[in-house]
Amino acid sequence: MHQGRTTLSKFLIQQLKGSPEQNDLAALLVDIAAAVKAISAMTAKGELGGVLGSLDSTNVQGETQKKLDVMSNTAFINTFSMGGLVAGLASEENDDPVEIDPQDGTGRFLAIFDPLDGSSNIDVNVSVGSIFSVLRAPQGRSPTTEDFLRPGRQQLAAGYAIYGPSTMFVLTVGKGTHGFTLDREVGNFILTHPHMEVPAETSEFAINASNERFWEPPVQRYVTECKNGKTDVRGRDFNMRWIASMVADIHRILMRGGVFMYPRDTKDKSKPGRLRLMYEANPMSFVIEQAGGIGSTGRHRIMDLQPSEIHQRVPVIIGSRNEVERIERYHLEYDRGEDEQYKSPLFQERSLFAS
Ligand code: AFP
Repeated sequence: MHQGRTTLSKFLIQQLKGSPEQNDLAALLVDIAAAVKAISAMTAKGELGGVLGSLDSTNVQGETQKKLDVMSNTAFINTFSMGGLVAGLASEENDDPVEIDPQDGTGRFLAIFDPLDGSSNIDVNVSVGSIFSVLRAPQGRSPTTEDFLRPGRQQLAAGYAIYGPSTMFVLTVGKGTHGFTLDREVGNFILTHPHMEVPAETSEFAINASNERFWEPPVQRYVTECKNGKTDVRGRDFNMRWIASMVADIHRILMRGGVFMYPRDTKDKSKPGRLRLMYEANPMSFVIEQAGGIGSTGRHRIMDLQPSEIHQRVPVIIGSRNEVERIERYHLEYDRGEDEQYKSPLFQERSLFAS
């Protein structure tokens, strides 16, 4: 009955055959899938596993850690430490990147990950996920923090796992975006969604609308037009979805189109956005761009940003090509003072918005 199914390992052997680096990358992705299976088993137990609830600790972002945040982080760190393929890792839950003992292996890669994204959803049994990104490690010396600070276009692989009604593993190595579903009975990821494509046209948008008064005018303009639907310039009605779990929102967009926005806002002026460049924006941009969509800050391609620090936050606008291009155009028109309706008295200060 299972004949002809493509397992993750078989798929990776086919996609990454050739150089020793490619073979090692395939092995690393299999290791990541193993950590994902462990986290999937933990999340699936819910209250019965005693894994719900918060700890007394906070992470480097000042966020209260959930038990599953810490358990998922440990699952990834153990996998990378024992696998012998990673020279250093950076986790959203850790203050600084960690070097892996060189004696443990060859360490060709740097692994960057958000072990459990959307963790505020765990206790209410809503989908959460893990996000990962892989960079090339420096050879012949130990990695430094600077080695992690590379633009997203240099990622060798990226992807996410979504722990929903089924567990899925979605990845790209720069040859399209492909989705695998966990067959729990046999413990294998099976290729179920080859060559995923984000539809260019969509009538769905995802944003935390409670922040509306803090958004910049170009985003207010876009969302207002979507909400006005048939009665305004868009000429059709839109639907809004917000799961507050980036992985789940991005997964929906990958499956049926849409645009995800966590734009720049003035809620906390010390932060140019909520989401993290290295752990969330870059890997998700790689996945979405390999599926024909776009990842943007509204003003720049996310994967072209030069990171300045490991926990850097950026505005994020990701999804269907036509919608993201429209939002970028609204930013441009606003910055040039060409947008009559949304012209701001602060127009001269717009050069402050660099990213
Ligand atoms: P947590 O991991 O702290 O739950 O944050 C999730 C997240 O980074 C991202 O997955 C969501 O899109 C976003 O935050 C939700 O933010 P709001 O709380 O503003 O809805």
